[in-house]
Amino acid sequence: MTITTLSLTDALAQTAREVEAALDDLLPMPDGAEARVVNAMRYAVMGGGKRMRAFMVMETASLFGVDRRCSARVAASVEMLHAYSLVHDDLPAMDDDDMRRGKPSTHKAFDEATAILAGDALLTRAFEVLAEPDTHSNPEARCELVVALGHAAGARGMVGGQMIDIASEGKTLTADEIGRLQALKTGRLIQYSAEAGAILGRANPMQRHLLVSYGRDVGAAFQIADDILDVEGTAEDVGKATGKDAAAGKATLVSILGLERAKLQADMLSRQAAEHLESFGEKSHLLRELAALVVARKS
Ligand code: GRG
Repeated sequence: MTITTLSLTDALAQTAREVEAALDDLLPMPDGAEARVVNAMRYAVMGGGKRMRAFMVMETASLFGVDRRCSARVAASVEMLHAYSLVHDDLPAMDDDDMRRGKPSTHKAFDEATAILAGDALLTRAFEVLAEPDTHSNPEARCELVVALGHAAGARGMVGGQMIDIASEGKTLTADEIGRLQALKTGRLIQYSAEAGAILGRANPMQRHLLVSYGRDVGAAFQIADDILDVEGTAEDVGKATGKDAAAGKATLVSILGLERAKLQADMLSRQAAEHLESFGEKSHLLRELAALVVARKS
């Protein structure tokens, strides 16, 4: 099936089905008492979420004609890593959220110890999947995927951003400091999702640079949109509590710039993201539409 003939809504739904099937394959239920942790992993990662990161992996890979069975594995891997971050972020020691994706968060549905283990095992499995031969016939490509994900998710990426966030509680950050925090905490994984398609497709350095730039700008626009939703969205639409940033006295670009300027900034980033794709022509139209959707979304 050529996904480029579909509308963005249909293409997102098609990707979600492919990723769901890949997750089902990649997370089989074992016998024995360890089945509980796999149950919790499946609860956290399957049947929910917008699958935006997965879509970015599969659409950037399709620019280079990558086999969708391979890109679906990388898409499933990034969704596992993302789900681990949400499971751990929801724990009482972190953000202490009872709801995620419209249902009880993993530590509420299971227990704290199981949620910690499920997060750990999702993180581990994400890297294992990338390293397995079915992901790409070229071992160099598999190594590059592992290195890039490690960079995006570790202390110089998402975990580092989370640490800065926790260390900043009660402090007043400048707009630049907030921008850096957010680029690490949420931006790097979104950026990786676009870069992964370039790695799978053995893109040349310029193509890879353009896709990294696209991912960086989509990530920044996404985070501002998330902060706007925290102010304007309803818990029903968003699938978790809103108004948490203001209640925690947390500075965001919205609280510093105000809603109107924050919206203008998100729109500017969304347009800039689309511009990076010009040289890919018409086959990049769904990725360009995604950049617009990221700032227009209600959940
Ligand atoms: C605990 C190591 C560790 C890291 C946590 C990403 C993160 C760092 C925390 C998530 C907290 C949060 C709500 C951040 C705002 C942006 C964000 C990542 C929102 C959730 O992503 P979506 O909207 O979620 O893509 P779905 O459910 O659609 O996949």
